[in-house]
Amino acid sequence: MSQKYVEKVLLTREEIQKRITELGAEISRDYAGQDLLLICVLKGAVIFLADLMRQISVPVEIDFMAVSSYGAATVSSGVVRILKDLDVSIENRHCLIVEDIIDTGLTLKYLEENLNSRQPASLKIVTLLDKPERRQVEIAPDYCGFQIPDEFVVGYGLDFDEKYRSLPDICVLGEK
Ligand code: PRP
Ligand code: 7HP
Repeated sequence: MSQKYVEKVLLTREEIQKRITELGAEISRDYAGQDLLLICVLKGAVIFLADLMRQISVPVEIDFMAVSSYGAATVSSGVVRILKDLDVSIENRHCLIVEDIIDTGLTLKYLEENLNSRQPASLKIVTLLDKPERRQVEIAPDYCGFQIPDEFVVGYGLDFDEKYRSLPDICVLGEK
């Protein structure tokens, strides 16, 4: 039976924080004079949300959605289910979806369509990581921390089978 192990560090905690500071500045400039609702996609994006929101200078509120597409697998099933919906209405509000990673794009494609049907004033996407090589549907983030190669990564909120989320760096998960 194959075993998973942390093979190497892909992005250090310092590199992550530096990029988040830049993203926060860019978002603050783009939303100057507006209030912003950050919609965090549980669970992987919580650490990114916590760091990003403290780098945004316009007034922000936060809300959470939980969707499920992966379970204990490293490949997407393509089936997206809402496990927890937003607590608030987003009608006429400026909204920014906060994701940890875009892989096939199936999760965000579904979320974007679902949220757009609720008539927000605007809806954009920020993702910490993007794996463009893996894309199955057309979706592009408005803000992206890092484009990464097609390797399974864990840490900084990202898991494999609910493990490794608390690693401070983003690491590649290998198999032996
Ligand atoms: C991960 C990640 C994204 C999604 C990306 O979530 O947080 O939401 O997969 O994959 P896709 O682009 O192929 O759809 P996951 O379902 O693993 O849940 P988690 O955040 O709770 O770990
Ligand atoms: C989902 C996901 N979760 C953790 N690590 C990755 O590389 C992933 N891709 N898609």
